[in-house]
Amino acid sequence: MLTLYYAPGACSMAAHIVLEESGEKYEAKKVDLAGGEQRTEAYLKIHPLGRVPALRLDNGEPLTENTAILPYLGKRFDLWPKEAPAEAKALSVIGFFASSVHPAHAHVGRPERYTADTSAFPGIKDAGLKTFQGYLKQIDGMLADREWLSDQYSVLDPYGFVFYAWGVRRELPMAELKNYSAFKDRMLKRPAVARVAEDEKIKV
Ligand SMILES: N[C@@H](CCC(=O)N[C@@H](CS)C(=O)NCC(=O)O)C(=O)O
Repeated sequence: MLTLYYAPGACSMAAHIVLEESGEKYEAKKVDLAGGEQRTEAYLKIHPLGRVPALRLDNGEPLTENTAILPYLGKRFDLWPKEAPAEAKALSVIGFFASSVHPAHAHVGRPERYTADTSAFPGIKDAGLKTFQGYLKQIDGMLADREWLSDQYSVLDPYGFVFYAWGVRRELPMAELKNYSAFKDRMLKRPAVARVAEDEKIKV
């Protein structure tokens, strides 16, 4: 059985939604990020960087990083493109999310990762938020005239939903992003998404 290590409202919500939607029995283990559980010796054995998500596979081995976890789950649950060009495009979106969108947001929540100079925090947070907002606009453009981020619903969509929720949390004018907002509404109509949003107390 798969075990997901997650934290409410974190990027682990993408894998949480995919697992909830899969119909397969899985275990969800909450990691107390605010309490520092991610830095305990026990958790660092699961995720050496002290982050969520982490997925414990059927053989007991841990798998880390959304860029690996989401394609793995997508292939397992038929939520991943089969043809090579479509798969490459899906990897391109996951790469953009994990290496640009998420780190931009990390500048807002974790400025200490980027400088030890606390007086520089406001500038770092401000620049991170502006960059993050620019990426959200880009995602809005990617969703023009289409229902989902790939040709059909896939693991990319729960990942895209995470950043919408973060935009709301940062009080960005998300309603102005018409395509992205319509996508968020489509996501919420999926029973598994609604269940996870309730479990993780997501406000969108
Ligand atoms: N590159 C990682 C990033 C994971 C990550 O940064 N997770 C955040 C939550 S969204 C975390 O666990 N933060 C805990 C901390 O910074 O202490 C991935 O995509 O899986």
